[in-house]
Amino acid sequence: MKLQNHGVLLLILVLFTGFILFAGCTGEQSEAAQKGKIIGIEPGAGIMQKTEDAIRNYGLDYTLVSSSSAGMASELTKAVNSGKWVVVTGWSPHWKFARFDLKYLDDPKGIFGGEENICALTRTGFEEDNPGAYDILTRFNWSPEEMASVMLATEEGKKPEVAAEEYLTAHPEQLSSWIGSVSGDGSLITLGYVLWDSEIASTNVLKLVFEKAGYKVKMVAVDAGPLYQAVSTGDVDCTISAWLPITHSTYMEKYGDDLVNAGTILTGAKIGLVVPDYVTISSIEELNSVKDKFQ
Ligand code: PBE
Repeated sequence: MKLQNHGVLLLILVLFTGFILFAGCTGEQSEAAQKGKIIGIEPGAGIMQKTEDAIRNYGLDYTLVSSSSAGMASELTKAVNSGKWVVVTGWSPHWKFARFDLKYLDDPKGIFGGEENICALTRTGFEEDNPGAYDILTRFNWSPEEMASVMLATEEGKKPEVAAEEYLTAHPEQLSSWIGSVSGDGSLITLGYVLWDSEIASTNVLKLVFEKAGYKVKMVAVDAGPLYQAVSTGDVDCTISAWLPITHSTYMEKYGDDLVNAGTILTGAKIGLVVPDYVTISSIEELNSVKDKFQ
């Protein structure tokens, strides 16, 4: 009886030890096979498509994790505050460059393009229906630093509409050069945008400019794909959320024929993979060699 008990105990012990060893081994294996992580934003953003292209073209052993613009910013903030390595899908203008010491990783294959423009797109027929508003769109133009200043004010806690109002109060000449001699007839303009920090800032400023010129404005926030579609079908009058020529190239291929480009609102924008300065690599080509640090 006693011996039998010992036998059962021994069997349990052997099985248990085996299980622990097995679990340990598979754990190690999956860790070894684990890929590095790139912190992304909303799946519909152009930068997400370009990052997938980069993963393929550079053969990166990384997974792109989708999130939101705010989620990406909070991951970046957490990592920088604890000195951890992190790689995010980044763009400028963006307040993060004022807040942290960051750098773009070199992109020798040019997957993320070079200098990007932010453009105003309208539905066909918008110029004929609202010539004054169209005129304002063609004149609305500012610098990356000016746009970033509104983004930073918002990030520091101001409501976007307050940050926009304060910007216009501080730049009266710019405001009157945008409005020119336009006197709106009170008609309603539907202004589509995506909830990226840069576009929250610019769209709130443009909304106020239109209102000060005598129009009513409805802001509509949608994802990038549905936004291009809505402008192309005329459900939305216009947007200044278009990043060209590279970032939104797939949307332009799909909807471009049914859109009107009303001009550039900002030159010198950029997208790419962004890391804190203390990350010791400088190029996307080096990412695989330090993959373990980005998990
Ligand atoms: N962004 C900001 C957008 C364009 C504006 C870079 C996140 C995108 O990737 O589509």
